[in-house]
Amino acid sequence: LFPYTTLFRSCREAMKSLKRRPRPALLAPHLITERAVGRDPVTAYVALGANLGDAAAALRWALQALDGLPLSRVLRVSSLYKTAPLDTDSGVEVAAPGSDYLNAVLALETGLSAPALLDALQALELQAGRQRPYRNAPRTLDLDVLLYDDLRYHEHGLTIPHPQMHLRAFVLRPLLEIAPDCVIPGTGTVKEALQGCRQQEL
Ligand code: PH2
Ligand code: MG
Ligand code: MG
Repeated sequence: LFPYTTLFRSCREAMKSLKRRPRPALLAPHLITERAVGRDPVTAYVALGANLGDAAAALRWALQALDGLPLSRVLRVSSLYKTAPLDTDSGVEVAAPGSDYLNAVLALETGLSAPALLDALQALELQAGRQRPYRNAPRTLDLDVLLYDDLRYHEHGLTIPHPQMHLRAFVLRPLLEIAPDCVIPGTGTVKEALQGCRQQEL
């Protein structure tokens, strides 16, 4: 796992590219439903990953698309990390088939509810050509809600915090980069969790 710098030379550069872009007044108004009731904006953390096709282009596209979501803007973006595919489903990590991933994490200020945010992420995955032939299959784009303020939630196919995030250096390392004091509700600090993943080379 190491920072991969082709996409953005730095997080600052990624943020600059967002600021240069005119913000659409409202994209995808269908996302504003009763599930997305008006609320004070929260900070959500979203994991981005891809290991099929042009992963760097997919992540760059996703960054722009997330910043364009209704009631939302990107606050911070991590570097890109090139990571070996890992399967953490069983609670211990084992190597998974497929090519290396590009992974990143971003902080999103959003007025969308957690389920509405999940809907939006899944719509973007579909737009990016995501298919789900089998579990942990290589993918053109994966967008996961990691944290939504300090919410703990388990309903409608959505679990927050992300149930495997504390086992995954490819999530924790970029998260630590943009949120050094971040706490995973019910688990502990990101820093501690990352120490538990030391065998996943950094
Ligand atoms: N995502 C998975 C399974 N394995 N491995 C890496 N390195 N990066 C990922 O984003 C990833 C994975 C399931 O979402
Ligand atoms: Mg995932
Ligand atoms: Mg996913």
